[in-house]
Amino acid sequence: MTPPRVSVHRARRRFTALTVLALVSTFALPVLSASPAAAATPLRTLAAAKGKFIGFAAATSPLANEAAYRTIAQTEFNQITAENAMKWDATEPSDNSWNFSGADQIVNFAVANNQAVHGHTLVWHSQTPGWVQGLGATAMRTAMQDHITTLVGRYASNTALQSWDVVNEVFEENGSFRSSFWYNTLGQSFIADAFRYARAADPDAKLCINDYNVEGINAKSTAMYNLVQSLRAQNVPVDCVGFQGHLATQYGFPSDLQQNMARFAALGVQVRVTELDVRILTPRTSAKDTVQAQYYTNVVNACLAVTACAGITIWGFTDKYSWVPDTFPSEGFALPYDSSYAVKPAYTAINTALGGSPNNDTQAPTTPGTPTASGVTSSGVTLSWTASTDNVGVSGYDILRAPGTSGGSFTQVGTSTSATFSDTGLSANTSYRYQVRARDAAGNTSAASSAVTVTTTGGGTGDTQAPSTPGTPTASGVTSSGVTLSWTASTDNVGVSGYDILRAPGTSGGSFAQVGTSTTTSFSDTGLSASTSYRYQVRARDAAGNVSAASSAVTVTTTGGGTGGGCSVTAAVQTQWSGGYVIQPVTVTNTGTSAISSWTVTFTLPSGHALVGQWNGVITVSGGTGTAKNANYNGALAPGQSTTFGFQVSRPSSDNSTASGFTCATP
Ligand code: G2I
Repeated sequence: MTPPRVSVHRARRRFTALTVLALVSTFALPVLSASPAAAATPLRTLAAAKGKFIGFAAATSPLANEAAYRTIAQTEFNQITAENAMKWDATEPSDNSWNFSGADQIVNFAVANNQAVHGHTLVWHSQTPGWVQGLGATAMRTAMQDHITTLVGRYASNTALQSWDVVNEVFEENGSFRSSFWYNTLGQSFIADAFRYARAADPDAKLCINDYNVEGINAKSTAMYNLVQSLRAQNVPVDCVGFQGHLATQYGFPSDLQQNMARFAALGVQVRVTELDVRILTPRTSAKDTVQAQYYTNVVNACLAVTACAGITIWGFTDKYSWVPDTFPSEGFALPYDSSYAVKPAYTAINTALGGSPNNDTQAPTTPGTPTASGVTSSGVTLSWTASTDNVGVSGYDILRAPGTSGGSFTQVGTSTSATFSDTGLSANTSYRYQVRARDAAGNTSAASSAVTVTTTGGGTGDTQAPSTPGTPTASGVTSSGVTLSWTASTDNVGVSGYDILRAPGTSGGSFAQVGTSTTTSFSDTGLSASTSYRYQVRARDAAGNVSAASSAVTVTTTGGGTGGGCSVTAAVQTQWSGGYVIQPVTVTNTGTSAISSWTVTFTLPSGHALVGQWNGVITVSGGTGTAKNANYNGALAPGQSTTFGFQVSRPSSDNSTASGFTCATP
């Protein structure tokens, strides 16, 4: 169950003595000093390469007055949301009296820096002047139309202005409509009207509904899901859903964020994270920084994993200007830069998750495998090795060489961006040792690998000694379509360069044909028929092309394939309340040995329980039985593969039972 969170827009509080104390004690902690990210690839470059935006909420005063703020704003971000300057109280403080100074300032900055603007926000219960709140129904609807028409119209032809939050925070936590002056005066029709007025004023802008505490799948997000589905069914122009993302480390990460985004995406809308910040309980410590950084990583990863996620807006970027301490007195430090504009681990996390390798990465790549030599001639050799891995990716390898079979020292003779390298210009009949080490983009280097010794062939005469015969292969991992073979290595005077794998059909007779090669002493063969026997042999080659005798054969029989796959199902009660519950995720797994293309889950609904929402499946209820069939995009499951769906149920408030008896069948 989602932990209760404090409303994100409580009345702004004065800067308290407690807050100041917390700040002072933090500055005393030298362990937290961060370094500037001078050489890191900017977030906007990385995000653009992934087809996403990365933005921030801009405050007008530092944007006008602080060079350090402006530099980060234009270097790191390709999208801007006005934190306050486009809200109703800022733009139309009294009826038809307009002030666009802050809004224009932000749009002009964005145009100058090739950034997209997200307009925030047209219809909200907060920061709306008293003159609107006191109107009767007819006048209030007219005021709403005028406000939307004028404000959206002002920027409609400006290509920087690409999207608007049309309605903001229209739900209570339990999924009912918020009892705002809008709802209480106009009923829910104000929502559809607001979208229609906005579409009329700017036919090209993406029109969004935005809210907080809807990051995970819960009663509130399901209410939003149902509303978006029903509005779109009525041709109301809802194009996009904004998940604010005001997260707090003490409440845990909404681990179903990606899944939640995906169910909205399946409705055909764009999704985005609109106001991301991750607050921690003061005082700040490096351990809390690490947890916070992980939350940022998780959000970026979720957006990257969902094609319909257009991008992420961070609610500010520096702890110097954040709404958090004013609203939550013992919380703060929610943003990726500290109050001196130094990057925090959260910045590194975002940069890294977007594919960057920021320069405060200190993790070295893993040590590459020992090189193996092939293609040895009298003057050259080709080396190959098992690749290294690294948190920000391996950028290349250094190749080191020492003379002779021992002694001497290793010096670098080349570099490679792949796990192979050919060295040339060697002397005939001479031994060399080679090592490789990996580098990452931040310049960290791994340890050097173990060395391989290579002896070039004699110029002219040539090596004629064949490798020894490999051991009889042993089979493991036998499935209906494949097998893994391993064998004892051959030895050779100039080194074994690889093995040929030979296969014959059946348990006897037929002839052996080569089906693959390996530079190691194992090989996985695939594409076999179920319930069928094969024999395998291997033979070794050296660099001069000498081939060993073939090993003895091993006989392998694949397992039975079966035809229809089976499936299993598990279901979890994700959250419940008096009057309802959410079953999420219902996980369907293909337990068979072949692919399935559809599945059917049945379950029992206690009497008086009614389905009120569903996602990622097609559920019908008859009597007390629910039948869920796959949606058109999640019926196909490979053996072992799983998918999930979910649904929401209402029930009598006196009843705390839930749906049960889940069974799965194919098709
Ligand atoms: O509450 C956090 C956000 C939740 N979602 C909607 C967002 O629009 C909202 O942003 C915050 C701003 O970050 C604050 O900066 O909205 C607050 C208003 O509800 C903003 O606070 C206001 C103060 O209440 C005013 O006293 C102040 O004059 O900021 C104004 C400008 O600094």
